[in-house]
Amino acid sequence: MIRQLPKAELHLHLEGTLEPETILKLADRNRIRLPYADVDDLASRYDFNDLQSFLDLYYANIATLQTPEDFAEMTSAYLARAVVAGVRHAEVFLDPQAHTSRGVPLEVVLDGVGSVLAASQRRFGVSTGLIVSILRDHSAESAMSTLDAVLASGVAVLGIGLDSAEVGHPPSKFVDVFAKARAEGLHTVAHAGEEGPPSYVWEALDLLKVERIDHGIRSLEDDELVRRLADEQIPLTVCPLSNVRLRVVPDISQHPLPTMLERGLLVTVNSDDPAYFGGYVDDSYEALGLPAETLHTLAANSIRASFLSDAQKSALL
Ligand code: ES4
Ligand code: ZN
Repeated sequence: MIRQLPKAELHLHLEGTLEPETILKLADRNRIRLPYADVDDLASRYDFNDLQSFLDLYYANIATLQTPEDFAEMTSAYLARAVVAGVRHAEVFLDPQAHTSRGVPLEVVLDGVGSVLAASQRRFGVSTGLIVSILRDHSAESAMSTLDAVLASGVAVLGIGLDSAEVGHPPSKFVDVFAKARAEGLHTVAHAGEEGPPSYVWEALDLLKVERIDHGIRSLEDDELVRRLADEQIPLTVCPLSNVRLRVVPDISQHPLPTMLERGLLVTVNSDDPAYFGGYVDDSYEALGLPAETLHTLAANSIRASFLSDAQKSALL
């Protein structure tokens, strides 16, 4: 039933779709040395204490991506799996700085990902948009030069996002970058309130003027913030399996998503880094154990919260 519901995926890191088998295959092909004996050894390390312990493994594994074909294969494999999950539209994150900072040219990254996204409607029946995410634990200068280079590349970009290690890197650090992105016509989103406090959500809204909040679950600690998010129907891209695996929530039965819906928030369900957190977006809906009617609401919310036009949304609802 869940797989039949037309849905949009709005919070997915392409690099977080690299399965352990793929990582080892790429390492072999590109002659990259990884400190894992075999696939079971690698998979056994997917036991995280917090966001940083996950990010350390995520960035280490990304080093296996070298050529445009590597980036293209990663993107195709995700879209093939997304179709099975009933995803009809995907707005996907990519972290250019995670590649350029280790010497992979931006064109390699964008050519590989961009060519597959451009063909996605035809090949997979999934419309797509690319959200270039800024690594918040890198400098504001690096963020600005990344934005400039992406804009100059000519690749189709839907929006700008903000991700990586949250605490200590508040949205205020990137006011100029987001102002420029908005002036260039990009949509804007930011991870906020995942591990960081509600004040980071306020900053993302008031200083970066983002249109959606990624995660945002700590917003529940601030009643005034919940009222603002509900009044303005600002979408929250919640990732239940991620929250459990990164120990933001003790277990899935205690996930606050039902409370968020009760409080009038425009909540969507997403997979974040499916290869790391135990499932794709269909698995994420399933794990919540909610009634069919609520699952319908969540799927419809995902389409409403997307950056599609009203006509495109109507065609999917
Ligand atoms: C991420 Cl779960 C999460 N949070 C922040 N940044 C990320 N990058 C990839 N996955
Ligand atoms: Zn994320």
